[in-house]
Amino acid sequence: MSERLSGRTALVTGAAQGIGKAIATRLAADGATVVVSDINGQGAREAAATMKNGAFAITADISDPDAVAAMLREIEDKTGGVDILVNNASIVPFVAWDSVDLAHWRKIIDVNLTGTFIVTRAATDQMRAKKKAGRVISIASNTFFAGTPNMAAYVAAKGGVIGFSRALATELGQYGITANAVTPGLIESEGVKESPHNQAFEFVEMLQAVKGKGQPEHIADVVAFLASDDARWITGQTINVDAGMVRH
Ligand code: NAD
Ligand code: 4PL
Repeated sequence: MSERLSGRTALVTGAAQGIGKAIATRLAADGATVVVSDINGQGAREAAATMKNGAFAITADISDPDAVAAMLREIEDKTGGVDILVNNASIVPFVAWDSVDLAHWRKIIDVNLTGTFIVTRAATDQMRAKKKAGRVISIASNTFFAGTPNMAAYVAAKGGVIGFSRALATELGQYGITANAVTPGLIESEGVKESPHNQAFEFVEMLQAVKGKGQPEHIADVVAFLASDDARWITGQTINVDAGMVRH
């Protein structure tokens, strides 16, 4: 059967668990060959084994340019190259403002913003070389709109991801590549469940227009749309997916 992403290769970073795993699962269900990439290789292999259409795992730290270059070579060898990049991997910290020091700031910017650049540089160079009508979808956060507490470096990095995504749309439109950002609200991922963010659901739900607890699939469904041909006229945009917690 021909699904809407048949014949495409999708690279999802941070896909061993949480939102990334849900996105990878949904893109595979839509027919894509999915590369489940994560710094946690064991988790990535276990996640890929649950997915359809020949999904496979690659271990890579998005902030390591050599590991990312090796990953893109392996994908080219195995599939012919990336059509859809989902920049999902990031660290989700909970650090009170008085503990936000330079080491924390540098780490979060290095992984969440510079790591996103490293993967995007390599993947979009490959898309252009292979004449792919590519898609870049970057997972930012509604904390950029809300200025959420205990995450100052993270909020700054996510603002950077949104700005970078807009610039990419401008730079890559001439090659038929679109770039969009998605800003989830609070989502019950494995990472959030194991962190103090898990205490915030009641407060966040009070702010939401539509009530309920955000799930990874709420994000995956929107990413699958942006990855599809139905979204071909959308680029440079930021799609907020948070049950109306913030209206911008
Ligand atoms: P999570 O912590 O559950 O999973 C993140 C995954 O990324 C993990 O598998 C981890 O191993 C991987 N990862 C971390 N650093 C990496 C690196 N350097 N290289 C490669 N992989 C790395 O997180 P989640 O809640 O599923 O979040 C996924 C994305 O959604 C992130 O970009 C996050 O900022 C964003 N987001 C999450 C929420 C939320 O409430 N959960 C809200 C808004 C945005
Ligand atoms: C509203 O991106 O969007 C907590 C933790 N609360 O990571 C997030 C909200 C968190 C968020 C986020």
